[in-house]
Amino acid sequence: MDKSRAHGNDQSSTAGASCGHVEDYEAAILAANAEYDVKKAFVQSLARDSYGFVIFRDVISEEDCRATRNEIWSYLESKVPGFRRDDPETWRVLSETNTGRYYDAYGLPPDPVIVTRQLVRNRQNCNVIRAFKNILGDGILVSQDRWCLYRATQRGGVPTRNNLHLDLHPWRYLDGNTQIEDLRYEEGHDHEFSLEIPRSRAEDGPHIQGVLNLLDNLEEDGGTQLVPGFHNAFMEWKLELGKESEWLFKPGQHSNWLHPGNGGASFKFHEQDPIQALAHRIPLKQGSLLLWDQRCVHGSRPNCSSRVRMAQFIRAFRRAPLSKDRAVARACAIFRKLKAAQLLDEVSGSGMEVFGFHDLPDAMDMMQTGLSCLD
Ligand SMILES: O=C(O)CCC(=O)C(=O)O
Ligand SMILES: [Fe+2]
Repeated sequence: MDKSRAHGNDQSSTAGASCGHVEDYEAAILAANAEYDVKKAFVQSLARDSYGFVIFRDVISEEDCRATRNEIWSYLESKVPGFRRDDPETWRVLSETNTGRYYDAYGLPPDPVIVTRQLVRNRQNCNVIRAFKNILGDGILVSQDRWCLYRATQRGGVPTRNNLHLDLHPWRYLDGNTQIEDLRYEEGHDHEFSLEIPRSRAEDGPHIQGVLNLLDNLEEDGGTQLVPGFHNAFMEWKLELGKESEWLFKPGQHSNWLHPGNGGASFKFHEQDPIQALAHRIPLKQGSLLLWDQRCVHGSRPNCSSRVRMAQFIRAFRRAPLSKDRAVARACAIFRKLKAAQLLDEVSGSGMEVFGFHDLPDAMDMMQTGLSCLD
């Protein structure tokens, strides 16, 4: 395996030429890694060294980025009447859809799982998988998620919400009581793929989240922000929280709150919390993959430029902790979705692995015939 591509000099160069911070982080991460075996070094650099995030450069090609962006535009043009990619005047119609508040707040489309050709290719891309394996080891499954579009506010776009949060339930993450093993991914329950994040349990870790960046993303274009090193403070912070019942949302209250969600939760930091001053925007080059430790407080900042932001959310996790029942149900659901999208022929050897198809009985036959136990 060519680890130098994901590690060596790629990392030392800038990701987002406009941001000195990122250069510093990358240089420091490289320096830390240089002393160690690359695989172990990376686990250590996320777990122990100070930053809690890494950027892998040139993970997907310019052509892949362009194809992914095309799919995003095509999705919007086909689903949102009046939307035209080359006419920013029409982009406001996103706000007028039933789910316009999600486009406005987070740049998110309504479908929690999007299965289109290039998104699938990115999920099984060898460099993407290599990056995740550097941290998680072999035997991983990749998430089935969506993308985001931040409209250019200087061209009339609605700014997304500034936000900082943790995508986990601080108490249940630690005690393991998140009901993650109840997920069965039945037809019409795509949101269960999203629940994999807030239901994660420390015992199954390490846990990482990620953003695959599809267009050069400068500081002012809006996008991911992170509190570097928070993963190291997580345990102490959690202990100081005290009881879960004290953190439920109360209208009008200017404090942080636990946003419960069906077994898991996210923990939201209020706009007035001093932690806001510790967050750094992470500009990224097109084709870069940003990964962060799930215990790192993160979120996003709004666009204030004339350029759009486009990114694909992607995450991977260890296969080992999944029960056989859940693993099979999950793989069947992905198979079903690929088949419905007529994309089974896209699945590579890596895809077979990271989509969990090795857990399906007769997976190879099913790929050839397009038949499955679900037909
Ligand atoms: O927009 C972003 O990059 C941050 C999104 C986020 O909070 C997440 O992926 O969990
Ligand atoms: Fe998040």
